Amino acid sequence: MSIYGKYAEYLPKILDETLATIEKIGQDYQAKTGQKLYEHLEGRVKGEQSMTEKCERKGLPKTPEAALIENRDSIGIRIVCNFIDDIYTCLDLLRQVDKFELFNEKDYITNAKPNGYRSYHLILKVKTPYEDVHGDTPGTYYVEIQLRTIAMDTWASLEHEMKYKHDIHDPERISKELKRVADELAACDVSLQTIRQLIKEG
Ligand code: 0O2
Repeated sequence: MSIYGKYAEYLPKILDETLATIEKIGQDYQAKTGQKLYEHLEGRVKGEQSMTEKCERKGLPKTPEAALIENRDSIGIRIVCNFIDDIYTCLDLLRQVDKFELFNEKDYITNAKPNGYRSYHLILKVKTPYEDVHGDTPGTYYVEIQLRTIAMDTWASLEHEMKYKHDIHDPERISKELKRVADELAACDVSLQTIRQLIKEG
């Protein structure tokens, strides 16, 4: 039996519907301003094994309640933007969607993690037509949204690769290099934003 129980079949549908809502926001924005709101979108339903391991790690039972309520990233979406300003524009637009309720947010852009990780994280409560673990129909499901620039995304992919490789010769050196590059990329993101603003002002 799936850790997500009978709710497993709804998760890909909720992911697709949420992605479609964000795509529509992007299209409307582009029609209005002539500019791309984001570079690309990614989405995934957290795999059974990965969610089971996460519940074990956190000392939670392997139940749909733990997987869908205590963990709030069974459905995850990444919005990868060209510029830092676009991330904050996306945030404003997401806050205006009726079926999205903001549950929690973490600004790891203003407050980067000590290892250099940067991203803006949102947990949304999304209204869906499906039954949820409380037995409510229409039900509510958590969706985690990560907003990043392309530079932040490239860095996070590399750092993620390192976490899962256990035979690295000198991990301290790699971590130090990653932190240095994270700060350089952050400075470049700010410079790109500034140049874009100067171009806009003419
Ligand atoms: P995956 O495979 O991406 O889903 P949580 O761990 O979600 O219960 P927490 O600690 O409050 O709770 O989560 P946080 O800090 O908001 O981060 C959750 C997700 O952000 C991670 O999911 C990663 O995707 C990403 N993330 C956070 N910190 C780092 C980091 O230092 N490096 C990288 N590369 N990604 C990070 P998962 O579940 O770890 O993995």
